[in-house]
Amino acid sequence: QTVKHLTDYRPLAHRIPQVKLTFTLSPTATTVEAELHVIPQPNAPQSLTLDGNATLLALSLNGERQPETAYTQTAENLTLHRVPAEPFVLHITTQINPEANQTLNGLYASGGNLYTQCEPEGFRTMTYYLDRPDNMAVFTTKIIADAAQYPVLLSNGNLVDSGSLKNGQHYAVWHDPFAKPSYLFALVAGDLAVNRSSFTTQSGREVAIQFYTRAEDAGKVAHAMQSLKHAMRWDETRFGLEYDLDVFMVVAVGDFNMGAMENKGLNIFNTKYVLADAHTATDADFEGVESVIGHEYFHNWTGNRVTCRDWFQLSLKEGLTVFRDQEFSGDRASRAVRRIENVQTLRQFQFAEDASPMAHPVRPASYVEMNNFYTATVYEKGAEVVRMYHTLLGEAGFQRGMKLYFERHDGQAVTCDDFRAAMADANGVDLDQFALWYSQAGTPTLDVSGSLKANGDYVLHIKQTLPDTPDMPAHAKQPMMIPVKTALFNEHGEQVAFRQPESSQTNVSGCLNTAGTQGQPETVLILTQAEQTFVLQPETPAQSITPSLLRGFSAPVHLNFDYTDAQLALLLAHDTDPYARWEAAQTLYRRAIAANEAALAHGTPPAQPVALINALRQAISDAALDPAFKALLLKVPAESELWSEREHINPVQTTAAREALLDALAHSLHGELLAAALNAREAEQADKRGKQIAVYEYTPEDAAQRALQYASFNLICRYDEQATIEQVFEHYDEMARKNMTHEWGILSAINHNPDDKRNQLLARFAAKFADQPLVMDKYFSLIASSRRSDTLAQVQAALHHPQFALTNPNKVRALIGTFARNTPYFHAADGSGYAFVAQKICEINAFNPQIAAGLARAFNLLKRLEPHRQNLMRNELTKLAAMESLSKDVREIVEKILG
Ligand code: B3K
Ligand code: ZN
Repeated sequence: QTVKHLTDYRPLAHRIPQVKLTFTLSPTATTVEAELHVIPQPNAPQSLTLDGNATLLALSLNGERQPETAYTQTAENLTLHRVPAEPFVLHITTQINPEANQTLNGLYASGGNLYTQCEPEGFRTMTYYLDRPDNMAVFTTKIIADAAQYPVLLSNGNLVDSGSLKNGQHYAVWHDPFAKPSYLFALVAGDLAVNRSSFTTQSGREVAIQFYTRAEDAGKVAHAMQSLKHAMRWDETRFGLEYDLDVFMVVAVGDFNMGAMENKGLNIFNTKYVLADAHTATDADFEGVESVIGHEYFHNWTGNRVTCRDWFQLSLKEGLTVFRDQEFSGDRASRAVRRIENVQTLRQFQFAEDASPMAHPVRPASYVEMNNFYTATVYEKGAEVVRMYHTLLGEAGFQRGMKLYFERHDGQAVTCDDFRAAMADANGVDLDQFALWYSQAGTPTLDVSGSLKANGDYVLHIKQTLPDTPDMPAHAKQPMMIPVKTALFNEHGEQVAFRQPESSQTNVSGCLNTAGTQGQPETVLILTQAEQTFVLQPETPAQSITPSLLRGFSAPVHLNFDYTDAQLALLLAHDTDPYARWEAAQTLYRRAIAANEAALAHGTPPAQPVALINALRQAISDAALDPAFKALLLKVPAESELWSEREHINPVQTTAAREALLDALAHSLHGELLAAALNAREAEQADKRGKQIAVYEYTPEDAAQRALQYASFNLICRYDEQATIEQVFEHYDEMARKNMTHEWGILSAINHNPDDKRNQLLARFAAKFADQPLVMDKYFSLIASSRRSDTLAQVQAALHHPQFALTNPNKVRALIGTFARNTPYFHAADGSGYAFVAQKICEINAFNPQIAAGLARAFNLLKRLEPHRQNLMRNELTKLAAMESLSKDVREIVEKILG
């Protein structure tokens, strides 16, 4: 396998600043004519190698047809042996077959329409080109197609010409005035309905907005449309960034490898992140639409106007844009809740990745297949890295950095170092050490201890350690710059202001190290060394101090502090930082599950987690607490989070320990949970009456009430399973018809029930929504996430459901992806779960390597499993690795896991 290395980057020897494309569309034989204006750079070699693998029909240079002896072709590129040293023009004609393309990369067909996906290297499947992000060109694209079959013809930029041709053909010409890399190119053709609107920018320019969908989906774009307008306004007010073309188009497609794609002026979206109405989408789906619409829109500046020099810099645009979409969602509503959700996602997926053979730095140093690096590390940890600049510099300092970044780099392809330099230079700060966040993989651990001295000083000692990762042993890693937001609470749960004597301050000048000689309720301690001591001087004497550490999750690290259960309960009840409150509960959960696991291993009955139950009881009954926050409090850490850093894992035992805790909560808190669910339901109903709306629509306030209803209901169900299923069975229609959040909430709660009534309810659900692909995804994920003992059999049966298709990524993720996260069945002791998923990887590998590679990550726990499962899993992986037809996508993952 060819490994690409960051250190091998060389600037372009030839540039192609101008491109004219003509697509003559046909489902099986599309031709692409490319006119490339090539400018040799000083000292360019005589030869020119273009990326590409399409069937070459013709090639000419400055109008002269090139004989076959003039170039050499491999499976991946074409080399012209001799090109002029002066600017020249290439004309290249290729032919491709979109209908035969099931990779969903390049130009492909879906439901009779044609769509492209070019990031990162799809453009080269259509024509020959310098298909790398630092080659930025102005594109003009002419599309010629049958007018009846493809009435809508779209590409990037502004429509400059269109008309009819003979034989029922028509054409459209699009011109994008902004130079862009080829990965941002897009083309869409087909029979699509359009929803139009418009937006006036802050400088008074009118932008046309168009949403394209299948005709039957046209009624479901209102929320996405509204979200886009909010995003456009927000980027103006918070970042001063305005949209730059005359039109912004969004196209929804049901067959799509990921969430969405930020092509210039022509975003292409998975239907999952565009279509939403109360009948078919849950509150979480509504929130997902808003955040992904925001994310892709924000890329217009962070990604498109300023792009990446090479793919190693992917986090430059992704980490920054995730940070921006997180801030957008937080500014829209429920900032505290959104922050905790982001932390949950990071810990569940990124911490697990960081502790696996797939661990890599935010800026990877090497890759085989770039598609494998659109990871939680690049995206979510990358966003945390951007957030740390924000924490270190404050909002004003961060915005100064952004302003300088755009002043320096608009229209350029740059690196993560350029971003860091802009942040540092705009604020006069030294951020050299901060660069380690981009090059050192693995989650740092902070071991913290604190002691209250006789003179009243509170002394915190913090030690940072970095783990070994496949790319680098721990001893080769250097201490990182880590912001630790800190506050102190006294024995009554009161926050006490404190000073920091100068001698104990780390002076990173320009950074927001707030605790000076003035008393502060909170400070950002900035770690720069392996071990450091900080002296904090409370302004009012305290009997005892409980520190609140890493407030707001100020750095993506593990933090250990030897809290007593009582201290955690105190933080849970009194901390003014919502993350820290929630985290106190999480720590209690982790302790309780660990105790259960130990008890199970020794065959002793699990102990009652008294402190946890009391703290939760208080919190659920606290009328002042946000219901959405309460709902989060009731969510127990996922298994993958519990495993990070452990060895000899028996996954089934972790599940059993976790379930035992859920049972204990359900029984001890039954009354409180019932009351909470009932209150939330009443509040939701009152709100509906107040607003005089007919159905339960998405609003953040109502969503919060529903979140609490179903977080409670999930536990309530465990109290008397049989009674619950009978009650639900009886009243299902009336409970479910309110909206999809209710319907989904009910079904997910009873989904584990062994009674046949559960099967009947799911069957009714599937019949009702057979014509709604996105709801069918929900059905398949219910089948795959159930803890019923016949789950694997039901999953296997579902493969033959008329609404299931292995070629549709959403379906694969819903059924097989969900099953691979269903701990007790994926990790079944007889190996049936591993064998099933491996078999599907093998099948999908044959036509969609990206999706197959995504599934293969499910095996990344291999080396940390107990020996029996390790053998079973290794067998499956070894079989995959032995397949000659294994794609480089899957091979890279499998070989890394096997090590
Ligand atoms: N940039 C795209 C992701 C492309 C993934 C290619 N495998 C969507 C996004 O992050 O906004
Ligand atoms: Zn993105």
